[in-house]
Amino acid sequence: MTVFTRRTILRSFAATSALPVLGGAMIARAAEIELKYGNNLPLSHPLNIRAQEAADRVAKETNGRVEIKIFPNNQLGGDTDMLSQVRNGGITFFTPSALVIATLVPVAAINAVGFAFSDYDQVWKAMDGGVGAHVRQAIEKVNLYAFEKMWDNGFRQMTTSGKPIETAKDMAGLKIRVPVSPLSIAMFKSLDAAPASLQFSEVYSALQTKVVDAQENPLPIIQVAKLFEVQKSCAVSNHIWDGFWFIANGRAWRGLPADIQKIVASAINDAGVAQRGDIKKLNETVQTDLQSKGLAFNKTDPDSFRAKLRESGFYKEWQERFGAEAWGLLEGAVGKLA
Ligand code: X2X
Repeated sequence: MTVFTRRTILRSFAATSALPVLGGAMIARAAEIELKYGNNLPLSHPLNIRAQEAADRVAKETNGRVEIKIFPNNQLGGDTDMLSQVRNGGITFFTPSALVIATLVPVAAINAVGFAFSDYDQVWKAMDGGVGAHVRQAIEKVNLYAFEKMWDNGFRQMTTSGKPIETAKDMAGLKIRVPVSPLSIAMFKSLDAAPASLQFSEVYSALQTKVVDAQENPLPIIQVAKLFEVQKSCAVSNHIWDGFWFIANGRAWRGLPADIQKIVASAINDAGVAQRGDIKKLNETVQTDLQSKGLAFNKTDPDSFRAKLRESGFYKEWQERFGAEAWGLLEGAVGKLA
């Protein structure tokens, strides 16, 4: 007797062009190429909304041959786990922050030098220009592919459950969470704080249980990850501009047919540019929204922070670590730093 499982029935229909109807339900054809994409942000963040749009566009333009499956919100593990998964091909795509991919590609943290960028014009000129090209080349050397357009995370701001942070002096001894990032650790140590590296997946509970008192992130992240629930005040410091590199496993990327590569790259780069616009728009309302949720805002004295970083030798040290070429490209975009 032949036993028909769902699988054998599906297989028997696979050769036919019409979609089979079984028990009244349409069975969709499985995509020929399934590409997994993991990230660390809640579904409601513009990064996930635009990535889903890119995935839908790719499915449509490849007539269903290619499916990009999104695993948001650290479903596949934290940043460190996803970085190794994208390296070994367990997932095809990942969007690490520049700070995080810098654990593997040190020069990628160049955009995060403290107080380097004064506005978004400078940011996109640099990241769509020489600075970005330099970083993408370095990313390719570790056998990853970086799409051309970087996605926006934003200017990072500091929040705390303790007393408001107004000048560099308020940083002394502050237990502040930073991403898994050598530059962030060095920068906050230079400010005399007590930084601790934690993956983003652990931040909410670390703040809730007071393992740390403070953290720093762009306002849209503080909003979607509900960090305002476990923090009292936010210092508008703009101390780092941070973005996400949309990266692919090098071998998986090169293994895709050229026509598919073209469709995927256009969809992802266009989505990235649209996502920048979303963050820009969000920035107009996010502070008011967070205030209405109980987070108090205060200004900071940026000169006191810059002076402290300069005195502690932070700029000099990182100029050496990044090297003359990268530093020159950055200064070409933003002016002299140290
Ligand atoms: O972990 C963070 O703070 C975040 C979400 O901004 C990054 O991905 C670096």
